[in-house]
Amino acid sequence: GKLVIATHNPGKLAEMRELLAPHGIEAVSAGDLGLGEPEETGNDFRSNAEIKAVAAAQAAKLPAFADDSGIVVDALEGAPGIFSARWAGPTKDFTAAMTRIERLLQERGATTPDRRRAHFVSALCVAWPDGHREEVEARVDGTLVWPPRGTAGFGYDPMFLPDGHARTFGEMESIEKHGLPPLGLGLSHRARAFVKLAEICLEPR
Ligand code: ITT
Repeated sequence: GKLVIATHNPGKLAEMRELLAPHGIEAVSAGDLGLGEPEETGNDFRSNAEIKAVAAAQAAKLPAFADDSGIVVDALEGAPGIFSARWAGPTKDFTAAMTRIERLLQERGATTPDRRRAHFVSALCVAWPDGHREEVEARVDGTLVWPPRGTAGFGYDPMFLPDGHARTFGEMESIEKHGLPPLGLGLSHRARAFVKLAEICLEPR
């Protein structure tokens, strides 16, 4: 059957399409359907993912798949967290958002890698028109580098160096960000969450 990908973020949409591709699911984006963006009034990633998936499922009368994600910086008491998109402002200026994080880290004297710990979180929700929902969440840990490195990916990718890797997400092709074979999926927060979700409800039937 058909699935709505309930995001208006092109970087996320591309990754979500790639993650769904092996499952033979026909996906259409919220943008292509002309669906609006619900207000993200939740206090955590899961509730915002649910708000987006439920709104799209109701509007399109199709199952809908949403991601709510962000970067959580230890030295900033978890900021920007669920406000990661909002820190880039209406012009979606992620260079400015990364510069803001770096300025705050400098103000706190967070110059060594151990003071620059951060993780990405992805909460994924699939909602069906009948109200049924499935939700999962996953994270990837790493450190923040400055200056940003690489032009791949989106958002905060150029600043994020995942543990055990020499290149930032901004320096990785998406297949590597998802997690290269033989492990396949299992590096990025989104790929890790997707593995959990696939175990629950996206296996080919
Ligand atoms: P939708 O709500 O339409 O899906 P959005 O960009 O507003 O798009 P979020 O509210 O979930 O989505 O914001 C998440 C932000 O966190 C996103 O804009 C990125 O800046 C950042 N982010 C999440 N996942 C990321 C990733 O894999 N790489 C880099 N930045 C990421």
